[in-house]
Amino acid sequence: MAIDKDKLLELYTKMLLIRRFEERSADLLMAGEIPSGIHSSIGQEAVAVGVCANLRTDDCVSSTHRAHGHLIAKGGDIKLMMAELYCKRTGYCKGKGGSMHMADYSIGFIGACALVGGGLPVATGVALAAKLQGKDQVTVAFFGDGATNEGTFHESINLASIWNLPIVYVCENNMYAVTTPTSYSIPVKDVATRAVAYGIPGETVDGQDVLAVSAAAGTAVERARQGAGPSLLECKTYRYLGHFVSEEFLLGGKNYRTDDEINSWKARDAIALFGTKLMENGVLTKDKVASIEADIKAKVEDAVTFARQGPQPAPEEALEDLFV
Ligand SMILES: Cc1ncc(C[n+]2csc(CCOP(=O)(O)OP(=O)(O)O)c2C)c(N)n1
Ligand SMILES: [Mg+2]
Repeated sequence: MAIDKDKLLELYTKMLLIRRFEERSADLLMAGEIPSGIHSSIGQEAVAVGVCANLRTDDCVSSTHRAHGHLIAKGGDIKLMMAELYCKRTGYCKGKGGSMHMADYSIGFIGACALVGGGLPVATGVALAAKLQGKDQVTVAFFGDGATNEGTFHESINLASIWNLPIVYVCENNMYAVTTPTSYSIPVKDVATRAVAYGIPGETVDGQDVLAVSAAAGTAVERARQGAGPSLLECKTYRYLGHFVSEEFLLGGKNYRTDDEINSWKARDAIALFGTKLMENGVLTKDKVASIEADIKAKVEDAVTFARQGPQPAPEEALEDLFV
């Protein structure tokens, strides 16, 4: 493996942190403690981590309704995240945004977005600003397969192409938009094919292979940074849970997906695959995994304690932090 050992361990640890944060928050939601709705990214961790591994702190990322993994991968503070899920004043949006509206400009996380496809034009504008200001900053827009059927996807990429903007469009193709399979809603096999219409490179990678994601994203990020323009990267992946966390509970869950399909993706779990590879290469040992797990567990529990102890926002604060 060409990447150095510390970096490999960082990739592994970040994926595991996302997994454990998502699991814990899903449990707390189902227990009735977390009032914010949650779209879990369990199963998709390698995409967020593989892409963000190529970014500097001042590079920017826009996200979606399924944002927790992206924010953690970009260096977000899980205490502020958990407090926001609890709708506490100590959270990222002072308890007024919940899961789908977190942002952290200090690390270039320009925001999650509840509107499908809503992040793409914002990210494109940020990339335009960087270009006009002569910065060598790169922007990444994350979005789902469903978003590629929105006008904003096509308009954003068209503009980015004609203006040669420093941006990478990353499609997390998890095969479904809520219950609609891509085979029904998208007339081409690979979303990356859509890049052809805008004269930019389009590549499809295995989103369960963090090194493959990282390598492809690295090429696209470097291209953007050198002034060679935008790219479209499609990562094929899968969400293990329902569209939103309580889906199984509310809808009986798997009615639109078969057990065979879910199990075949779980058999290629990104964290397990990467862990095995690192063990075979002597980078990881069972003891090391146990100590990483213990460290992550402590961090996540600290975040829960921080969230539980925080005050709720006062009703009069509802009108603060508004533009008008
Ligand atoms: C503009 C808009 N239309 C519809 C919705 C309702 N909605 C929320 S998530 C979603 C599906 C998104 O699918 P995809 O882009 O593939 O992302 P995924 O949930 O799979 O991560 C829809 C239709 C919305 N939030 N915004
Ligand atoms: Mg999807």
